[in-house]
Amino acid sequence: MKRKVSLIGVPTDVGAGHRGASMGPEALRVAGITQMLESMGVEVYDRGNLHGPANPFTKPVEGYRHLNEVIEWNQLAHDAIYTELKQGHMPIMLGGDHCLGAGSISAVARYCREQNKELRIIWLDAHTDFNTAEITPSGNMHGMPVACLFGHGPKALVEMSGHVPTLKAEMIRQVGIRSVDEGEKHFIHQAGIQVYDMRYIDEVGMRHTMEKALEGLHKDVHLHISFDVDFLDPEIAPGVGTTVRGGPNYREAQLCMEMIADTGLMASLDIVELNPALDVRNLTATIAVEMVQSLFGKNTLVRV
Ligand code: 5AB
Ligand code: MN
Ligand code: MN
Ligand code: MN
Repeated sequence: MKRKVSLIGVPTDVGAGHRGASMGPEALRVAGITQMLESMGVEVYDRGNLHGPANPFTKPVEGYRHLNEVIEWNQLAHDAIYTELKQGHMPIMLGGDHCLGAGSISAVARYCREQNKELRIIWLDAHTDFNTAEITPSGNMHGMPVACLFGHGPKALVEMSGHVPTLKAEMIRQVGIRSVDEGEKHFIHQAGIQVYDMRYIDEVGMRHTMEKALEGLHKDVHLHISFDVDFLDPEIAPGVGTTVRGGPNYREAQLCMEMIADTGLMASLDIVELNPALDVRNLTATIAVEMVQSLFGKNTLVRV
């Protein structure tokens, strides 16, 4: 039976500091995400885009920018993703900024709880996204979804999965990290999250890093990938609002994706933070689609 994948566009940038991630879903479609998935033997259901509030582009209030809009978009994403999971489809959320990670993963966690599945998340990002209203340097909520999932943040987001906290440290591994704010650093350490930062990857290589990050998986695990495109080095992925130099190069990133594909356990995926307004000839979208192709099993192996 063919794998059934549902694409859900969530065109918003209310959680980001730059405008433009709201154009991400269309850029991924233009880069051929549907055709690529079909070529990988997948049955694709493109559900189109969700419709939510506009970006008021106002200043933060008590540590949060656009709190109401962020909550509304996350609830929409949560509901849409949960619906797809319930009908046995693999949801791929086309973001949108990374504030949506809260709603998306809340839906996945709710589903896993009902199905008695163990949830594991691989968070691919230059950032840990573990800020709160108290410690954020920007008020931008795309820097806060992981903290929300750990029970720190606005009530509506923290409680979205129906179970607080939505995540515990053993359920998530972060890979590619190279920009962590001062307050965030202490907080993430306290939470006990396993972070494979760029220093670690430099020292032991991507292969060993991913072996560690994927350790302990078994057939009853639901593996969720949260792919913030700024995980990639900005030389190959300039189309993001928050570039940080020194990320994985093309081959390192491909190896990471291929090793995830090898587990055969990926059951949901978010592609977030792509900002076509900052991109060059849709290059970042094209590379993101190539990375997703590797997540779906394409590899360059010629050995038999
Ligand atoms: B992204 C920063 N830590 O909180 C903040 O791209 C950046 O979803 C957050 O990882 C980046 O504003 C959020 C400085
Ligand atoms: Mn992020
Ligand atoms: Mn990031
Ligand atoms: Mn970003």
